[in-house]
Amino acid sequence: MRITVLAGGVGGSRFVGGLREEVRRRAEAGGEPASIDVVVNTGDDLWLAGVRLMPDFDSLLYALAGVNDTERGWGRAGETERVAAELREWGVGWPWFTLGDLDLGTHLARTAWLREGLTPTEVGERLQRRWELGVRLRPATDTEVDTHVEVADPDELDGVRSLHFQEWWTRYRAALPALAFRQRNIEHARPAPGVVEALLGADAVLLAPSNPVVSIGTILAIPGIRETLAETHAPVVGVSPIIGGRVVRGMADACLTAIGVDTDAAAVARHYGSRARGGILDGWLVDETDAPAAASLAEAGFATRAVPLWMRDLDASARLAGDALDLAADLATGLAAGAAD
Ligand code: FO1
Repeated sequence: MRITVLAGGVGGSRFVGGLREEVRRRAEAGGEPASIDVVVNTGDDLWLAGVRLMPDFDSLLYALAGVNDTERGWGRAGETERVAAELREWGVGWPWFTLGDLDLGTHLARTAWLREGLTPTEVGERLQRRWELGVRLRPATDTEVDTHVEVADPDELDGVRSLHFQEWWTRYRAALPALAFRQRNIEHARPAPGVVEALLGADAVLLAPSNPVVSIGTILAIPGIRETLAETHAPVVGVSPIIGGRVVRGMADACLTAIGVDTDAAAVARHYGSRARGGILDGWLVDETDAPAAASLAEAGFATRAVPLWMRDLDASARLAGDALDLAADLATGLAAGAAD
């Protein structure tokens, strides 16, 4: 069985970790073994201090390798910041954006390989070869499509200033109202090698509970991705990143507001659209607190189930991943076509 997941960084890491655990448990219990491909958002990526950062890829890499800083939710465990202190003294990089010493090892290796002519996909293969992740991480595209955020600025000529997403996110904590999100160059981007094949060849495509705008949204904006999701025979099942009207973590509400979508489990599903009506979703998982939304979503063509969405630990994440796989399986056998359970 082949499972392909669209994911961002932090929410994606927990969900993919749970999926890996659930697939292992089902195989151990005599179930069908499954492979997992993860199509990773590259819109958060940036050049900083002369090195190429790929934050969502690195969050998944470190979390699945078990070397991530679980407190901060990004970067490496046991990190030190001697080089970062020197960079601040030299005025290189961003003083509000910490490049830890171990993390810099990753960025230097990546940048060295990129300068040798490797693509981000080939660099990703080399990075994940160091640990047995049990899944295959795939940058969504090999084209640089860094997300920029347009904010109001009276000092600017047209009253708009464009910030790199990472500055908006880490320096301003998404507190500056975003007028628009722009992925530079995305019209020229193409899915990275292996991504279309991973979506067409999947038995289930899952959308992790990542930021619907700047993570999942950026992947969907790559020309060819939406068309491939419309074409795949695999059921497409998403997990709501919103529970009871509140984001689970991160600042997805600031992003949703910016594009006029309510911070609500049903609104996000409608934003993605049901495949029956030209969107991408066949199924949608909401938290039990949002069960009342299930009936209206079913009428709109989303096979909706209310299950515990909080990924408080590996067991909860594994159960959630299992619920997503079960909904996909029921959709594949016609047991859940549009029906609300
Ligand atoms: N997030 C912060 O809030 N502050 C930081 O200083 C910071 C540094 C950093 C360095 C490397 C990296 O890969 C990620 C880093 N992040 C930091 C997290 C980053 O903003 C997030 O991983 C995502 O890009 C947001 O979805």
